[in-house]
Amino acid sequence: MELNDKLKLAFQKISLADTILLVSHTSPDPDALASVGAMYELCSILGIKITTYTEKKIDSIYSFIPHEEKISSNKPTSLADFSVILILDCGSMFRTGLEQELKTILASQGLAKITRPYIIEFDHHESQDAFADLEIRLPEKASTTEIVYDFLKANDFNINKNIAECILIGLMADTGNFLHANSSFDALAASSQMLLKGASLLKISSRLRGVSSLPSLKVWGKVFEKIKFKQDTGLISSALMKKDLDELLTIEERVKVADIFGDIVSFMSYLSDVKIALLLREDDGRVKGSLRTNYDEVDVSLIAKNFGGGGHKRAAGFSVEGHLEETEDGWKVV
Ligand SMILES: [Mn+2]
Repeated sequence: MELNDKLKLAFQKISLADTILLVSHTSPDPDALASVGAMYELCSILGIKITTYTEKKIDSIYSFIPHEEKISSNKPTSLADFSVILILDCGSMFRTGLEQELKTILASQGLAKITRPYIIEFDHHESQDAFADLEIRLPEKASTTEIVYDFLKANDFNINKNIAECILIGLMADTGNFLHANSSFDALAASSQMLLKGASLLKISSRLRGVSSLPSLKVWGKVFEKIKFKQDTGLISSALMKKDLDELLTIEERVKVADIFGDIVSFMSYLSDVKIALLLREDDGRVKGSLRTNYDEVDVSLIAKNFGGGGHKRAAGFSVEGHLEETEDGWKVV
């Protein structure tokens, strides 16, 4: 099916729904919350009864996102009763936090006379497991809110100020305020349209800055202090051990800085001659790695896949069991 037909089918399914479940990924980032926020606005205009879910949402840090306060971390009791389940920005079924529940729904389809929810997915991550009835997966898009923009445009739906803010928030967050390599012509064109619809670039960029709290500045400082750069391979790396984080942050502060690592590793990749940037950190018995590149010849998602992770060509991550040890020229997971 052509993309435009898919976008129209999605609108048809949603506008005919009595009830909808809007889901985004666990530990939601601004693009996740903003894509739910935009679809919340649309569904409420259409008069649909809305339920929302994101696992492990931290309340209030992204309260500038329209409808953020309506996004719940409480699991919906039964998925079977929804007309439509719309999954946004998740990458895989696992990241919905509803893997078992979704598998149960999908398994019920063989049983005659049972109508189950129609599952739609909007996502810009690379495919990991296809399961939706209608999958709109566009890895070339800078953010999931950019897909929401395409969806609204294809269906001639009027974009109001709330929706415009949500779309621009996702775009700015996932492009690092238009600094990352995914800041495409389309992403910028959509963004300028959102400005015309009343979204405020200045307000959003100041709200999105990951460096706006003292604990996060301390983390940036520690990462930079420990940077290693190999000129011959173009690999820049740094690592945060458990003891680094214990020394720097209280437990409450640690929750607040949970999503700054992507910004830090992107910044590391801007050093001249860097081909790959890698930031490692110990977290709860695991080592998490974030990878970035601005080089066309490098695909960091392949490196992440080697460690059981995934992501995009230019931004990827992984998580493995173990802890970190510093070696003479790098880091080792043991
Ligand atoms: Mn995203």
